[in-house]
Amino acid sequence: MTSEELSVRIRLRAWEMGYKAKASHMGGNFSMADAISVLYTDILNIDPKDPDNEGRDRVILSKGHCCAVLYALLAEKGFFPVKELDNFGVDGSMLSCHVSKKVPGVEFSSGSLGHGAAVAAGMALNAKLQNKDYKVYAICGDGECNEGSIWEMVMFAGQHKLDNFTVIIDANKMQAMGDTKDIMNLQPLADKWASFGWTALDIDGHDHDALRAAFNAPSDGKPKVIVSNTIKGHGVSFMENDLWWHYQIPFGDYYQKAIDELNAELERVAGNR
Ligand SMILES: Cc1ncc(C[n+]2csc(CCOP(=O)(O)OP(=O)(O)O)c2C)c(N)n1
Repeated sequence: MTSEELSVRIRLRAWEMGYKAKASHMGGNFSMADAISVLYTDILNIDPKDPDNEGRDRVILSKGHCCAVLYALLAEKGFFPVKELDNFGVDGSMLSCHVSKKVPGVEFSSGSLGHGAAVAAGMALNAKLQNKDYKVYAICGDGECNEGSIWEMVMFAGQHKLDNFTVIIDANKMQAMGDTKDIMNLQPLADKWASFGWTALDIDGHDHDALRAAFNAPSDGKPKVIVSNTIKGHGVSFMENDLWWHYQIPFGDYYQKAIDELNAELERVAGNR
């Protein structure tokens, strides 16, 4: 399956999961779906049948509230049965509504923003100290970059020249309660990271070729940040750039409308195969 097809498929599944579980955060799930689809399809060295292999690349979802698309992707890739997705948000299920390490393929439970990326930096340093050649990736929100702990991590990774470490910032320009620029302005975001000794790339986060090129770009002996410029709610017309869909759960007529749009898009991308 191409990364394009996967990205639509996991939006569809996440929407269904969110509807059933009455779970929120769909906007931020949809904005990051393209980046993880490219990462898992074309970049990572990871075997779904052997997810704890010592040599595997590591991925930490630091914006852990957006786990629905990641769970859907891991199921599509064969880390666990797709049927298990029916248990998203059910009491006692491994598929909790913030990402859980109980799920095969998940490295770290997160949800308290600002922590996951720092743990990922520690893993990258560990690889260096142990002379291992696995790579480490962390996915952060732009709102998450308001956390002080993110900037401590940025200094740490720059200091240690962690060129085996990539952070993807899902820069959808919104957070829970408003636009990131109005709450704690981060611009110019890529320049800020570069000033701490990172290779910083600024791309269209819905363009799969641009994502692939950014993942494959040399890191010049430094950690790499990919500022992935996205649209919150991307892929469903009424959700795009509408902050309501940060916390609003899928409901009523909206449910079928989104399913219809996503199915039409799925047909289109599958037809391009
Ligand atoms: C430490 C912490 N504070 C507050 C929250 C509540 N919270 C959940 S999502 C969110 C907004 C995050 O914005 P962003 O990182 O931009 O995520 P996205 O827009 O991609 O969903 C907040 C404040 C949290 N999970 N952790």
